[in-house]
Amino acid sequence: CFFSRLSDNISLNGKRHCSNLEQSYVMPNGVNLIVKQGDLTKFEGDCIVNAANEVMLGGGGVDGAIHRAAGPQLREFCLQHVAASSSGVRCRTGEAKITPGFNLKASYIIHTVGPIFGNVQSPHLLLTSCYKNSLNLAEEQNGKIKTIAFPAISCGVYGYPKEAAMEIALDTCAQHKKRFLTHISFVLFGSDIYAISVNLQIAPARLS
Ligand code: AR6
Repeated sequence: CFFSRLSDNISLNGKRHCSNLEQSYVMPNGVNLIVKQGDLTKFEGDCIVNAANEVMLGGGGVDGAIHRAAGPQLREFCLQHVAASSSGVRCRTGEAKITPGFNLKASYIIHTVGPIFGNVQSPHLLLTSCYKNSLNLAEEQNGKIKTIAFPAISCGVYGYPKEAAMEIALDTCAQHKKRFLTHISFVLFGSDIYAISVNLQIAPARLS
């Protein structure tokens, strides 16, 4: 397979699938990792993760696409049920909130806010928190979320260097202590970020 580095390093239980648009692996924590190119809003699983902003009422990029696909009830739900600070913040950078998926195939949306690269100190810690908090919030739904899909958080408007961001993303998923989650997908929009991701190497030292 052309994309062999990631699978060589983390597919300790054997690679299950390989095509030009989708790769899947079994991580040492027992969770299936799927990296694919495509549109996150079409994900047919329990939950998708939104790369939102702190106001959490929609925006551009994947956030805009998710709000369009979920329908106006999503914005209404956020206005009514997600508490806002006096400055209008519903979800601080690095944190995560859950809503229903409304018109999406996915039943839930977890909204997380990635760091704006160059605007914050320790962006890597904040990006790690996005993935950790999203995975933990999914596990807290007592088994209702077994399959979850992420976009490349912060890799668009927020300007995080793609390779560094995807390394954090994949390492954090590999370190996740599984409860109910069986499958973690990355649904990536462009061929560039997809190629970067499948060629990444998860540091074996971080997997223990
Ligand atoms: N499916 C999968 N990935 C997508 C899709 C899609 N439908 N659409 C875009 N992407 P971005 P950020 C990719 O900018 O950098 C918003 O305005 C995109 O190519 O959506 O975290 C929010 O409201 C890129 O690789 O999110 C915030 O203000 C990745 O998703 C701000 O942007 C993330 O790009 C958040 O910026």
